[in-house]
Amino acid sequence: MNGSCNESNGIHEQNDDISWANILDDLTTLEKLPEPVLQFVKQGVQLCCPDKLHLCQGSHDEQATLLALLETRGQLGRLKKLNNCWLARTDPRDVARVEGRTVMVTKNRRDAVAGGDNGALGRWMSLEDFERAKAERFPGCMKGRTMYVMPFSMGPVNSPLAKLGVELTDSPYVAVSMHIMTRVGPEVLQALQQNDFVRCLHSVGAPCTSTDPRATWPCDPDRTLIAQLPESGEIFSYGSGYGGNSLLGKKCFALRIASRMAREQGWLAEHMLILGITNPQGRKKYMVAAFPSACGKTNLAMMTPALPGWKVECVGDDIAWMKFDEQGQLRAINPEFGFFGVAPGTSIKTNPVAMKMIQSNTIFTNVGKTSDGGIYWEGIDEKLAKGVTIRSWLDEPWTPSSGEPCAHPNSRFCTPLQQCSILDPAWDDPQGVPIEAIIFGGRRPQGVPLVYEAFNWKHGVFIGAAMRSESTAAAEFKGKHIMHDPFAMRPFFGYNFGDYLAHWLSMDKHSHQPRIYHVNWFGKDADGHFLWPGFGQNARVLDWIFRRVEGEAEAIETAVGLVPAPGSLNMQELEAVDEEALFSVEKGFWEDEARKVRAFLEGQVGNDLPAEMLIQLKQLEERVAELP
Ligand code: OXD
Ligand code: MN
Repeated sequence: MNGSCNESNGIHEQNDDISWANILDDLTTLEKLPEPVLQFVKQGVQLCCPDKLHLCQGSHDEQATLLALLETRGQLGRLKKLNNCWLARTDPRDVARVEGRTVMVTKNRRDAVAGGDNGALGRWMSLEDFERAKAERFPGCMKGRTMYVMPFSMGPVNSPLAKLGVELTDSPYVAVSMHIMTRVGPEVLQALQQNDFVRCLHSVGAPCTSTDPRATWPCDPDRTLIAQLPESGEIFSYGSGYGGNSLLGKKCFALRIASRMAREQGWLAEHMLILGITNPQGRKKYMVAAFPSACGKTNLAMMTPALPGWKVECVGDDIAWMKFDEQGQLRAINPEFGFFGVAPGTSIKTNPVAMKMIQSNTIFTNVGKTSDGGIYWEGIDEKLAKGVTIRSWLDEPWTPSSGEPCAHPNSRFCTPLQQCSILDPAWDDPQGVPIEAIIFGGRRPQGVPLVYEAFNWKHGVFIGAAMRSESTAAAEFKGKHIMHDPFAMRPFFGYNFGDYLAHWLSMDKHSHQPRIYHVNWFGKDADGHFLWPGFGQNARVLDWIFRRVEGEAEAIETAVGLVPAPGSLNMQELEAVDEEALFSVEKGFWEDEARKVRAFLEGQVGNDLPAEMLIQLKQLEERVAELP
């Protein structure tokens, strides 16, 4: 970092020294910082010129004080019907991840993105352009504000799979949310004495000299920039206070920076939920599943199985860090400490576990609010008491006939992991849980069977590479169209996708190789009705996968993979499901699908594509050509 406050406002003396007493109330907290962290804070202060500095300790009292501060400023409103729950309403221009303004900054372009056009598989920025962009944004950007210093751990502190970070932010909303989403506290500072960390700098980009200090959601949408520098382990985020753009431990660190570290160090950082499932005989297996944003990962991770005797327990709902251990067993940890789930569609019917867990200690963002101090959103499926009215996420009166959604489609709840009533007993195990199946999936209204199994690991990697799904509101895209989203990682790759595929292919040599599956809960018939009931009934698919892994369930070969043999998927007491439609593999559809996958892989990955992927694609085309 460079630039200095004395150039811009003369707060500090003519050298690198900072007048700590001017900005910090308790100087003794500085002594707790390991030297590299202190240096990082110092550089951040010199660059951004905050008025105050707050070193976060991660205590309950500190969280309460920050929440009270946000309430006093009108930046959070208390939801009286719930227990210690809060509502944030963002600037309507700052409501989702901004993929168009998110860049990987590396020396060589090829190390960051694969061959094709800038955009489809991530964006690259040169170091020179980044330095220019940084110099236009960060100097003095925290004037009039407090800089919060958040030392955090992704994963159980001291787990061999965990990593450390320090986020400097001028948003108290980000500070309270990071408190929920990551592990913060004295043990993290302790671990920072011996370990390196990812340097994360975040600013809402609205120094109080240019913004009304009372603005409820300061941001700078026209100049937002989210930059990851994997070569130096740095993240710079400017202009947005929203979720994936500002809670830097999540997408920026745990996926973009971590996936690159993972490649170098021989592990995997993936956009996957982790669940444990126990059958009626008491046997348990862990599975991971990758779905694009807002495709039901949280619901699956907390599923209440509709099949009697089955139990699902949750390890995580969004990110998995995984490594094969010395016995050749893939083990996974959830690097996060909370859930940042999509609210609309969550109800007692679709996810009773989540509905229960968000009744306390939760920060909601951009949901609707009821006049008795409760929450409201599309699909919440709750009756309101007589006389209760609703205000929308835009703080306007709202009724079902308003014509606009009550909650923003990407509105969220942010809740501590430990409030999940079905949290897995091994959720915090430093060694991680053993993974036996990897599931890919997407939102595919047409043509893609309910479930199929890969013929082998290489074919499974191809299935991940060929994933496509309907776009959602988690990023800035408008409308619903089918997008390529390989491994559900398209917005989160930290390095060249061709190298990513080679890395996955190189893992085909372990004694306990997990099997790979693809699922689609979202198939529709010609009238637009879902073919499959979904939610708790998805346990039937997990049951089949469970029995396949145990070598029990029968499967038959199709052009796309192995599907359940007739009678092998438990359909008992499930009426009016058209099994033929659910498993049809139609020639015309798959010819078109294979064409699109070829155009994507050749166009976007080009020369970086491992030859094995073209072999797999050719084999798919040949199998499809043989279909009647
Ligand atoms: C998320 C996302 O917030 O994927 O998890 O966008
Ligand atoms: Mn996600």
